[in-house]
Amino acid sequence: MTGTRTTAGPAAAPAAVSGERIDAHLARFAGLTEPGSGPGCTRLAYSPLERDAHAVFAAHMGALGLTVATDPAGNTVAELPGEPGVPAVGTGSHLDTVPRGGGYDGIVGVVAAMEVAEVAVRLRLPHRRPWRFVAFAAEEGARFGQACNGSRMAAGLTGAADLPGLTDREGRTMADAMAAVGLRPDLVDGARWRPEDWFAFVELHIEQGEVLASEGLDVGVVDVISGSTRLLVEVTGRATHSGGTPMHLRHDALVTAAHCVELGDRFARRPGNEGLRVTVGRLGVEPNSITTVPGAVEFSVDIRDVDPVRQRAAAKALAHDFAAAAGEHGTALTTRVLADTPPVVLPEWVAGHAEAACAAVGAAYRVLPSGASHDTQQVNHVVPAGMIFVPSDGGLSHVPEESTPTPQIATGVRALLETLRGLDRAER
Ligand code: HGY
Ligand code: MN
Ligand code: MN
Repeated sequence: MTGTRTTAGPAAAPAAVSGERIDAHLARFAGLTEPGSGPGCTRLAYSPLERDAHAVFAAHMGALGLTVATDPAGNTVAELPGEPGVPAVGTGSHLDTVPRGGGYDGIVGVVAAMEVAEVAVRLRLPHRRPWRFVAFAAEEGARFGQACNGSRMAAGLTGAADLPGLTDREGRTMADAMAAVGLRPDLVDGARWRPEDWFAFVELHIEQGEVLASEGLDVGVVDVISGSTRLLVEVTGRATHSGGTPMHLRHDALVTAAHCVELGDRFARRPGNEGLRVTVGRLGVEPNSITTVPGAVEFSVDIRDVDPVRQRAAAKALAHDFAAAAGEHGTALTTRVLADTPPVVLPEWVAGHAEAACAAVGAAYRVLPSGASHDTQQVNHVVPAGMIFVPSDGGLSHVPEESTPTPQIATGVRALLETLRGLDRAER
């Protein structure tokens, strides 16, 4: 840590949040991307680069004098000690990204944790609870299909026995990927957080939508986090010559897949399905040749909703409609559930502290649902949790253009700091 520790009173705390330090941290993480991976940031779940990012986080927290440890799941936790036996408050997010993603999704929440810790240390902020700062591992589902893996292991929702069944597109299991970066997949069951050790947890994250930006607001306080059901669909037809095969003799796997993509989009747009989102984000064609009728297609389906019943019903209905489409085209089709997470309604009393903090720092805010999934969704299974959003420019995310102006991040960090201070004093 550079600079001196001041003894400015706690009232000065929000003003001590530094945009310059925030920018420096963001730039440091933005530089950790796969060489040659193209625009944006590519730092995938359980990759060596993700571990490099955790090392940057750990080094900064260690330099502030906090204790730092990485658990077998790859979650890195720094702690500002509190009174013995008093349950902790915490904050944090994730440092992995989607392929060619942005520099803010997850990263802003970890940078916020770093900045809150720095202000707390510099100002010697009085606190009675331990304050824990977390970088979760493997939040993005882009590599293995399942999202929020480190936080799921902390919540006891994913265990060692599940890891061999999670594989990436190269066929590498999550367990092997974890071991390859020095983690201990065999010991993750011991990484579960104990509810009695925690009082509350609040994550700061970019909105990844444009409600806040369109309404000119500084902060969002999240009440519900959408669920997601992810499907992998495999269509099998018959690869044949595109010139020699008349139309009536074809079993074109891509025609079936294209029909399914349109079915999914139309299903989500049906009246009464407002709030349901269906996306085919990844599609692979074999043999993917100009002059061959596609014999096999594999595609993903991401089904999101704040209504758990409708989310699961949509997955079931689409699997049925896809099979019917294949029947019409003379192809075969299988649908497999890759991951399934229900929506989560966050505890109002934690959100209440975030709303009070926004008022205290003069941040214009509103309560809103989260369309994206988050580690908080999993953490809330063991620790009462909340989320604070900062705006996303143009609502863009999971793309290189993802951006949030630093002054808006700093306002969110001030609200986060005051939320933690309120939770530190609170007894429910
Ligand atoms: O996919 C999501 O909702 C999150 O960004 N991992
Ligand atoms: Mn995220
Ligand atoms: Mn994401």
